[in-house]
Amino acid sequence: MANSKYEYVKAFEQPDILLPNTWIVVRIDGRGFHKLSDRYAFKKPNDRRALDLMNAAAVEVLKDLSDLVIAYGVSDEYSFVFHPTCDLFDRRSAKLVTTIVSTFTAHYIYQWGNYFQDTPLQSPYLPSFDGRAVMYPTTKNMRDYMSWRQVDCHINNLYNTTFWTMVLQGGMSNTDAERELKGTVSADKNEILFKMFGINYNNEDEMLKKGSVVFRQYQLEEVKSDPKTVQGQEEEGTSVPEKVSKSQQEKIRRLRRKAQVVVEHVDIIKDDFWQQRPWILSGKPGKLPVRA
Ligand code: DGT
Ligand code: MG
Ligand code: MG
Repeated sequence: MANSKYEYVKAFEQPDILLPNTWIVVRIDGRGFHKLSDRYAFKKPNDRRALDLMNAAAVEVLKDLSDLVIAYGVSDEYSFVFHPTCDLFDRRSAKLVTTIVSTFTAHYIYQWGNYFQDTPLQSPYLPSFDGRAVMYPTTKNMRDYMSWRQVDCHINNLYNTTFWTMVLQGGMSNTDAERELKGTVSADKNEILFKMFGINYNNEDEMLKKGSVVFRQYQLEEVKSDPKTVQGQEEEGTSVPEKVSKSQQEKIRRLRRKAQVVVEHVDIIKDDFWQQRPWILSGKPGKLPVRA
């Protein structure tokens, strides 16, 4: 590019490179979805179409960005996780966040009609998402982050399920239901659901209770009996990030693209999930499932 007298403006650009060797979580969240869900008459408290659409968009993001190892979604939010060895966009925060937000939004809008067949999108009431990147220095921190989101999903869903059952089935006003639920713990809500409405919360849809976990599927590994041996964690404390050559990175990307991206509604708080799927924490592709 030719030099010009204007080029000095480049000096105003600030570097925003995320720390090496850290987990990067990009969380996106629907903007004003309280209003949006009213406008498009989402079912309360959960609209399967809306959640399926979120999941479909997240799957496309994982397919597009092979550096992502896992994503977790609940309500109008999704957390996308890059492995500590990820070198995409030289780990520039804005590039990572904006790419995820815009790719997700594009697919969300593109696929809207597949899920909301009778409710077309209308300008200016169009879905949009914000996003941020957070770094987690240890695998424990990253897993605690994921656990935090899944616990949040459980707490909110139990509350919302109880609240909306009291209103929609019990004929209570919103204010009365809110007052009734004030100060209750999980056991109280379970009891209200069961005693008053015959609903066993345990039998509710797994997607609603656990949220959605998106990842690449390889052959599951046996769970080891020693809980301390979750793969990937033993590498903790390595001070120098493992340098992966460009050609090696390309090979890993190709292998990742061969794997199927799946959505499951499972517990990610306990060790089992991570032990059975060591490729998520190790960042190294597993064995492809043998197809029938
Ligand atoms: P924000 O994120 O600050 O721009 O504001 P909101 O309105 O997006 O609030 P947020 O993200 O804290 O909460 C998500 C809202 O989306 C919440 O009001 C409920 C609504 N929502 C999400 N999924 C569903 C659904 O499946 N059904 C219904 N009825 N509402 C939903
Ligand atoms: Mg929101
Ligand atoms: Mg939200």
